[in-house]
Amino acid sequence: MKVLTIQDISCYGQCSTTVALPILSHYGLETAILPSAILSTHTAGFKDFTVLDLTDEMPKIIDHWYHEGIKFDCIYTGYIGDKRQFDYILKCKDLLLNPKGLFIVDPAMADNGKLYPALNTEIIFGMRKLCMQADYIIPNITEGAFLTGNDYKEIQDSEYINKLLKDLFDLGCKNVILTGVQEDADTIGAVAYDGITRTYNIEVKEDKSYHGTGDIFSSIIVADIMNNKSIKDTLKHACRFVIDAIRKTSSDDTHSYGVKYEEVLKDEIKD
Ligand code: PXL
Repeated sequence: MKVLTIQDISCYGQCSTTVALPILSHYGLETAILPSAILSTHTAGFKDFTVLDLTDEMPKIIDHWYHEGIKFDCIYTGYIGDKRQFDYILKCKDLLLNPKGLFIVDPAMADNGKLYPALNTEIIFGMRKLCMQADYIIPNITEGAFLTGNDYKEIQDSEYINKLLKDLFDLGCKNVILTGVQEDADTIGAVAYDGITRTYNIEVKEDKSYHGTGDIFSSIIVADIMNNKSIKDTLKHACRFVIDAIRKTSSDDTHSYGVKYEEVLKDEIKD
């Protein structure tokens, strides 16, 4: 199984491509990358980061792969820094995704009610275009609210979650996996919706939160879906993996920029 992931390379900071690659490989998936940009670090919590935009390189890479006859079983997208890239991504999907392949979109652009620092609202329109064609979308509550024009709520009731799920599904995607669901202050989890059934996985919330956990969550989801795990097991695995990674990180005050997910992978090898 071959997965292409399209997102930035944050050279330091444990997010996006640098976490997707090892996680997808760990679960037996061959992975190719189409980097949208190279940054010195991620944009949350570091100042004066450098950015090399790779928009102009994208169509050249896609054309080369097309002429080589390269195809993928899954295209998984994450953080996209430039609105010009959305049309290239859709062209890439049309040219390079196998007919039965999956297009999985993590509209990684916002958290805690706010867009990430380097982005502006034009990104929301582009992410919406990707979501319309996706087999799975994996937004957090903020991204779900921005994509559908609903208000952001830090703590949500089931009426709000159901409305968000329906509005997201109505964008045109086949499945929604909504993350960061908090119906009270002590729990957190995810819910999947395929237009008929809602599947929940809720866990006890850790006190600390870290950057990059959304990318780790999505990478586990992609890996498990590609490995034909049930949606119930997939959600449980992704939620528990992230919680374990947070637990392994929270005693180390020098490690605030991301989580020690490598130790969770190591434990999975031992088990
Ligand atoms: O984790 C999402 C993400 C990915 N890439 C970059 C980011 C962020 C979130 O801030 O800044 C560059």
